[in-house]
Amino acid sequence: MSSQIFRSVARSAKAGLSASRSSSVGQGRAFTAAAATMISSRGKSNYFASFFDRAGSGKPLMGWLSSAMAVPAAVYMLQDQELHAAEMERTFIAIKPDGVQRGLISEIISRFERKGFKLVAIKLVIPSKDFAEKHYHDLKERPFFNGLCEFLSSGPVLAMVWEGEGVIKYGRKLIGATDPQKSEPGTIRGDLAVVVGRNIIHGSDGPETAKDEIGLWFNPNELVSYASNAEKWVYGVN
Ligand code: DAT
Ligand code: MG
Repeated sequence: MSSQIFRSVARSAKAGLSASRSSSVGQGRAFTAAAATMISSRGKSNYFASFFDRAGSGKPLMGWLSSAMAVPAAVYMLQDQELHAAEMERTFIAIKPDGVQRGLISEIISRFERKGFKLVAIKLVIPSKDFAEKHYHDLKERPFFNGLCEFLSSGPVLAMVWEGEGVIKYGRKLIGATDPQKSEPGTIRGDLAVVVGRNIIHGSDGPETAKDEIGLWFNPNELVSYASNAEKWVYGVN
């Protein structure tokens, strides 16, 4: 019970912090939307208000903790699930022209979907070379940069944003090492690709890159915040 409360408190603080830090494209917007969805769908209109009141009151953490002790465990468990939505991160994932042409879209999407991550944006685009250069700007000194950008802009790319706890790091695990010769079997590149120049998929490599790449490929209004029915079964603390 006390560790449950502590986790809730820690998550509340973290959610509040990340909401105040993030930009309109990133999690701040998701936080607001998710909070609004939860408030309207469950009618628990005073929870978030009371959290922010408490956070803003300057009341010492221990004071908050001791008043929290009076709240029944079941209420905390609900709040805990709701707070999961507030701390979800997003990553940019793209199936490159080789993956699209080889008919691997459904295979790749299903791996993210079956894991429990949530699709929040998707579109099929043929990027210009200029756009590809922006996407891969950090590699512009590498000898393969031109060929890489030519290739990315040579055909349809399936651009997506996936959401979930730890999705940036775990998305990279699902994808596997950059060179498919070194990717583990069981990963997307390990199972479905052979050479580094045709490694079929891109995934953001960290929170900053994810934010930048989502902002480059999508307008904020193309990102869809919604409550998934599966979430209450994908997330939970015992
Ligand atoms: P990743 O896509 O795993 O994040 P990266 O950002 O280092 O890898 O490189 C971007 C893409 O560039 C990569 O998916 C394939 C291509 N690439 C990387 N290293 C390469 C190399 N040595 N030769 C040819 N293409 C390469
Ligand atoms: Mg990369």
